[in-house]
Amino acid sequence: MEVWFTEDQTKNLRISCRVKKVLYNEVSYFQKVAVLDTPEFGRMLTLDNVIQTTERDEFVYHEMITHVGLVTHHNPRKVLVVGGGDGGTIREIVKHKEVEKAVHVEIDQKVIEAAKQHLPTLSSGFEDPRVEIRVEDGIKHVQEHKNTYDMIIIDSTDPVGPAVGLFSEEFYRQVHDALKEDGLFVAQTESPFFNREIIQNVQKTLSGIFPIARLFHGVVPTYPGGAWTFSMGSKKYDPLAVKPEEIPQLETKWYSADIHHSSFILPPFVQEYLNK
Ligand code: AG3
Repeated sequence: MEVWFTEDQTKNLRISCRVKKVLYNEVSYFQKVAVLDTPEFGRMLTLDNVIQTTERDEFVYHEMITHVGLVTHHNPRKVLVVGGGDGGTIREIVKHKEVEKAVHVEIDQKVIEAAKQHLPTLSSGFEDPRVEIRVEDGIKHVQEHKNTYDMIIIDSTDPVGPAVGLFSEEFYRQVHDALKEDGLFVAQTESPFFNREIIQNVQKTLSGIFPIARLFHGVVPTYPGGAWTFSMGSKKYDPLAVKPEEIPQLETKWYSADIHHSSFILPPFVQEYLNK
C-alpha cells in the first residue's frame, strides 16, 4: 500500500511526499506531532500536518537561524531559543565555544520526546551540559527575564494557533527588553513569495523597536516556495558590518563567510515591498 503525506502549503498549493514508515504519531495538548520516514527527505517532523523540518534540508534553516546572529554579536554568552523542540537550533548554537548557557524553551514536551526518540541527528545538542531545557510558554519566559540574554532566537511554527503571539509587536518589545544592552534577536519569518504581508509587518515593527532591523534569506526545499526569510532586530551590532576575517570556521554545510553577507542581498521584488 502506498502512503503519502500531504501539507496544504497555501489554499491552492500542496506538497506531497511518499512515506516509508510512520515512526511517531501522537496528539499532544497543543497539536498533532508526527515523525515520518520518507525516501526523499529522510525523517520528517510534522506538527498539525505542517512540515517543520527534515533530515535532508534542515541544515540550511538551522545554520541560518543561529550563526548569522551569533557571529554578528561576536561574544554571545547567554542565548535563548523559543520553540524548535526538534533540537536543530540548539545543535548549531553549541558549536560556538563562547556560549556559556543556552536556554531552550519549548511549549510542547511531545515535540522534544519525538525528536529525542526519532531525530537523533537534530536532538544531539540537547546533551551538551550548557543546555537547559524548559517546557514552558516562551512568551511568559521572555516577559519574566528582563535584560538577561545576548541573543534570542524565535524558532517558531507558522503564525497560526499558539505561534500567533510570537509575531506580534507586543512580543517583539518584550524580546527587546529581555535582551542585554547590546543584544540581538533572530526569528524565522516565512516565505518571501507567499507571506509578503508578514514580512512587511515584521520588518516595519522591528524598525520601530530596534536601531538595526534586517531581513536575510536561505533555501528550504520542503517549505512553501523554497525560499525562506529570517528577520533580525539588533540593539548594537550590524550583521552587514561583520568583516569576513571575523567569521570563525564552523562546521557548516550552508553558512559561510560569503553566505553571511550574500544572504542580506535581497531580490528587487522583496526590496520593493519592504520599501513600501
Ligand atoms: N519552524 C517551522 C518553519 C515554518 C515551516 N512552514 C511550513 N512548512 N509551512 C521549523 C522548526 C525547526 N526547528
